Amino acid sequence: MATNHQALWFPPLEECPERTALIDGETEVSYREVCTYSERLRGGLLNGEASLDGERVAFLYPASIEYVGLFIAVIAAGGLAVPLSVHAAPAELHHCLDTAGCRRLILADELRSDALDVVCADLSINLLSANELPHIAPAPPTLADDQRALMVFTSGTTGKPKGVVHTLASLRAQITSLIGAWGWSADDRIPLFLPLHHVHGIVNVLCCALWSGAAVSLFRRFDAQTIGHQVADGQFNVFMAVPTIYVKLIAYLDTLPAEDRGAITQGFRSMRLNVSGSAACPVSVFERWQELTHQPLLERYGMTELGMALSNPYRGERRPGHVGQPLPGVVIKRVDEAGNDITDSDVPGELAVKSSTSFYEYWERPDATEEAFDDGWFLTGDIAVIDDGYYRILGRASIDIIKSGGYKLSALEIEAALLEHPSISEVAVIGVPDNEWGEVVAAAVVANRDFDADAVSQWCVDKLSIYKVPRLWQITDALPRNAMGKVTKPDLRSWF
Ligand code: MLC
Ligand code: AMP
Repeated sequence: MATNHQALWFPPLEECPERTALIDGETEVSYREVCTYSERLRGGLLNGEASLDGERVAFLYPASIEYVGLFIAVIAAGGLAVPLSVHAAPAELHHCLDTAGCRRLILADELRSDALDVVCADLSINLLSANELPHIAPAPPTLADDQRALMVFTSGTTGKPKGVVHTLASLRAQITSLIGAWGWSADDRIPLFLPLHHVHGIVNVLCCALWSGAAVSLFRRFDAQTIGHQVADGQFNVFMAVPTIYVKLIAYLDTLPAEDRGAITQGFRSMRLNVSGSAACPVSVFERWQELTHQPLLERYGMTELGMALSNPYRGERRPGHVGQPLPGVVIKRVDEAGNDITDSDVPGELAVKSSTSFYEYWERPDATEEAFDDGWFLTGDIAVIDDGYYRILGRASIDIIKSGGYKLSALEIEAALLEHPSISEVAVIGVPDNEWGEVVAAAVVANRDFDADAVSQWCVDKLSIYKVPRLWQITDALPRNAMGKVTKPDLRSWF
């Protein structure tokens, strides 16, 4: 019987049941098994109810069948999937769970900790593992396009991370747009080592692959040696990563004897596609990667709120240092500080975007949601020019947003955490350019004699993910300020 593709949530679960969906070490899981497993989880989540009615269900799993099963099941049950970072500090998890108003957190046994018990007790959240959900057969799902489906936390220029809400429609638009633009098919095989609390890993890799009937190899983390070995074995034909990972791979290849290096570069060479994104890919990295693997990296530009917006072509010239053209269905203009349209392609302007892939709201932040748009155009905060039809990102409008290893970090969030330390009275955080990470976090502090950078870094661990903890410190008697008393952060750049 012909199925209505649009009506299905993950069509291949029903359309190609015998194909391999997930590979986790020695274990291979078919689409039928993913379907059966997610149905079981859906029944357990619903526990006899017809729908979760928008309940925010948080889960904390590394890349695994449990993660995939929960992601599919929560949405199919009418809930809002809230995948959390397995690297998050307890205070960050507290913020996300509290903001989302979650009542249950489903997590891997190995991620249980006393600190998390305290967080969940404080918020009256029920902690359980996927296996503890009851076995109850669910009624058929009724999915609505405008249903809120996914909440991902993202840092902004003010305060703590906000919950970005995507509907089923915006999620589906992101997936189908990339499948068309980048030629996904059921023959694809991709490794997944990116974190699964951000759209790069969730949508671009996991959802696009599974929506296409492709096979996804799951890794708990990125490890150049393990990945390199499987690439050399010809396991993959598509590869997606942040620039830092290409830098790490190049560094790893440089350590290998010619024969081993040749096997890995040949593995990349025979792939159909290597994509870079989430941060600017330096031209030197593009060129070195092409030299080594003969792969011209396809660089694209995206954002948690928008999914992918700009992309170099799958077929056609991929221009180093550029992010290509708007993806189908994406309309882009550039505006000046006063919000006026800029038409001269050489004049830098902020990217403003309208797209069916755009998010629905910042969870329970109507003020922030309204501020993010100007007359229906989402203001990205990224400044770009257009060179001969190709967009080139020049940087961000705000110095308070840092990109490190593809993670977007808020300087203000890090400053607020550091100010809680008794030895620090004033602090200013900036991102400092770095060849490997894009930027690293640097902090200038006014501190008393007790200040010890190592001790403060250690103290941060309960409050901040490790990648937010400053790598560079400067102690000063006074921060540079303007006549209004505001710290002049650009002046700090020369300090590091
Ligand atoms: C890890 N470390 C970082 C870091 N990640 N430091 C700064 N910035 C980061 N991003 C720390 C580790 O904790 C460790 O600290 C040290 O650096 C070396 O660790 P490593 O083992 O070399 O790094 P690793 O843990 O492997 O992580 C590197 C990475 C990871 C690149 C794999 O950062 C990563 O997965 N980044 C991808 C983020 C992402 O998916 N962003 C997409 C957002 S969505 P120590 O002290 O122990 O030495 C988006 C939209 C779009 O942006 O367009 O896609
Ligand atoms: P996030 O909020 O984590 O989704 O990060 C989105 C931000 O990442 C964008 O606003 C850009 O600043 C940055 N970004 C993503 N892709 C690129 C790229 N190819 N080049 C430059 N910046 C990028």
